[in-house]
Amino acid sequence: MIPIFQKKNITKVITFFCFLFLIFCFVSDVYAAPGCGNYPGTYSFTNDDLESDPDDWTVDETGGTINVIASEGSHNKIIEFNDTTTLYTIMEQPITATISGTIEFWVRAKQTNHGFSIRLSDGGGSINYLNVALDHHSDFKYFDGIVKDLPIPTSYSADSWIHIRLDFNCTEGVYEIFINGVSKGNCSFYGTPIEMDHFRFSSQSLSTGVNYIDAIGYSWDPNYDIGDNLIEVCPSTIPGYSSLTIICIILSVVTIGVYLRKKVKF
Ligand SMILES: [Ca+2]
Ligand SMILES: [Ca+2]
Repeated sequence: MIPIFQKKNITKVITFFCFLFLIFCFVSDVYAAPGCGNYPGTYSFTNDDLESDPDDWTVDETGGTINVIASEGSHNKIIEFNDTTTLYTIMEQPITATISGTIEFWVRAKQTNHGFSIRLSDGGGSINYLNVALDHHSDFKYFDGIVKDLPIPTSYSADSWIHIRLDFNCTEGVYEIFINGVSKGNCSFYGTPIEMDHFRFSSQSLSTGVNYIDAIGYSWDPNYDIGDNLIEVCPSTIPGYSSLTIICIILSVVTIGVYLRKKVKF
């Protein structure tokens, strides 16, 4: 009999190929991880139904539709604001009353000539709040009674995911805005919010257009750390390992076990 086909050698060959397969699995896992499009958040809409309103949020679809959609660009399970009239769409929710904290999220525009507004307010009304917007001239603006450029004027491009982080402090009456990780300076509130308890996104009236948001993170969420939504996390049974890799590990362990057991008998 040819030696390689002896029982002992067959076990060795199987073990060897399992090891090769295991290495392939790890490599493919490492390279496959980016691109799953799942950016974590207090709200990343991962388990929300497609073409439905987002869970835990109230929507006002007066001027168009707001729905969970599968993907846009590199993000999966996101919210689409499709503003089809010269009215508006709103997505909002009450939040834990917070004197100072951070809200961060991703936003995207399909155009640069349609306003999209972000408002964090005290009392949920239109008296005391912070307001940042993508305006209809491709610039970021904020409002403190007057519409202003950011302290470091910043523009935006269409079809690009933009990360926005807002560090607010009602005691000091100021908030700092970061865009794609870069501070754009300190801004003042409109009115005098004591604590923020309401958050909303809205497409602005007078024009039509499409905007997207994803991975909204709150600093007061015990399951969310600021910065979590910057890194894609791909679903797996064990964090960092795909199901395929887990199968590989199990297969290899079993094979090695069989090999060692037989080696003792030999
Ligand atoms: Ca998502
Ligand atoms: Ca809807």
